[in-house]
Amino acid sequence: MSAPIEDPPLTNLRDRLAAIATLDAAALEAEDIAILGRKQGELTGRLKSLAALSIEEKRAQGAELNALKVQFEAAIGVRRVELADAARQREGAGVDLTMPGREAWRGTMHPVTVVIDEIVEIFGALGFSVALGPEVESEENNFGALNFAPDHPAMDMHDTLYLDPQGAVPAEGQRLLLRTHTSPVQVRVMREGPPPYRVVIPGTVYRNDAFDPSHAPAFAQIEGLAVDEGITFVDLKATLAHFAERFFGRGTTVRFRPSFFPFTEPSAEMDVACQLCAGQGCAACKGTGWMEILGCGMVHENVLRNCAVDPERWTGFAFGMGPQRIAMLRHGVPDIRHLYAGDMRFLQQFPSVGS
Ligand code: 2U9
Repeated sequence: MSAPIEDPPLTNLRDRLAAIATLDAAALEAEDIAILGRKQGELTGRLKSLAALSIEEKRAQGAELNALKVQFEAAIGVRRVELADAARQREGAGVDLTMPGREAWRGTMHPVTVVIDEIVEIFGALGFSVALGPEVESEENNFGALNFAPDHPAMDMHDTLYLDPQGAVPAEGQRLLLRTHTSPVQVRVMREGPPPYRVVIPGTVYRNDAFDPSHAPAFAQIEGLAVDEGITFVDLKATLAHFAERFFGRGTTVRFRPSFFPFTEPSAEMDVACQLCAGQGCAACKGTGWMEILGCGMVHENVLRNCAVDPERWTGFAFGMGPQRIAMLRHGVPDIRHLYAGDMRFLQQFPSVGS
């Protein structure tokens, strides 16, 4: 009987393994199928034929064949990457390096943030520093210290968002709420140290309002306070007229109309000539030729006293404005909700600062 036909020795496969690194793309794919192909692969066939062997032979040959399979898979994978890199190199030779790069999408500052930064910068140039404070405030800081009458309608639940804890009834004036203006920060500044003061306070304030084209339950506000010896209403008018010229442009005209706020006396509102019709009257200014920009007044002496500042020696003025409203006037935004929606089609209309 003739000797059993031996499988060709593994040296043949080992030689082919070593040759992988020299194959071109077509030969590599053909060798991949010839060795590892599920149907006709030589190594695949050998692994299948192990089933007919004894346990000992299966264990001995199986380990060797599996190791060889892993080596083939690795060598073919490495060669594929090498051939792909070489192809990219060849193609790359045709790249036009003078082509402009694809501009990366860059974000831009939100139009309200731009307005806030400009206002802070204008008053910063006049010596006002920025003061910040908590958004959760006591009723005392938000209303009591600011000369609000205990039954003032602004303190009503339908205007103010209270954070009443369940059960416990806080002491007089200590109910917690979401601040309705940034004025409590000026109270804190005055209670924390002696005059003089020159501060501007940007921040978010809260009203119990539903969203509509001109209202939002949370909105930006900037207030300012100047307290010193000898400050008069002239200083208030000159400072705010200067602000208007810097913010809206040289030659911007302003007017002051009498008003009322519990925390200032006398109180006024300042308008600027309409930016769109230069005072002729248009839809934006509802035909008046004027746009209301801020409220202001001389700090009420009760407020000074509440903050341990002697009104016989110290006087001051204060103002407050809404940056969202100003941004809407500046850009002709018809609905405040556009400023909150985060819609890139809206936001990308505003150029990056300094562009
Ligand atoms: C202290 C004393 C006085 C801040 C002031 C206004 C007038 C005002 C509104 C404008 C539009 C708020 O954003 S708005 O809704 N504010 O009109 N605010 S005077 O007066 C103060 C603040 C703090 C201790």
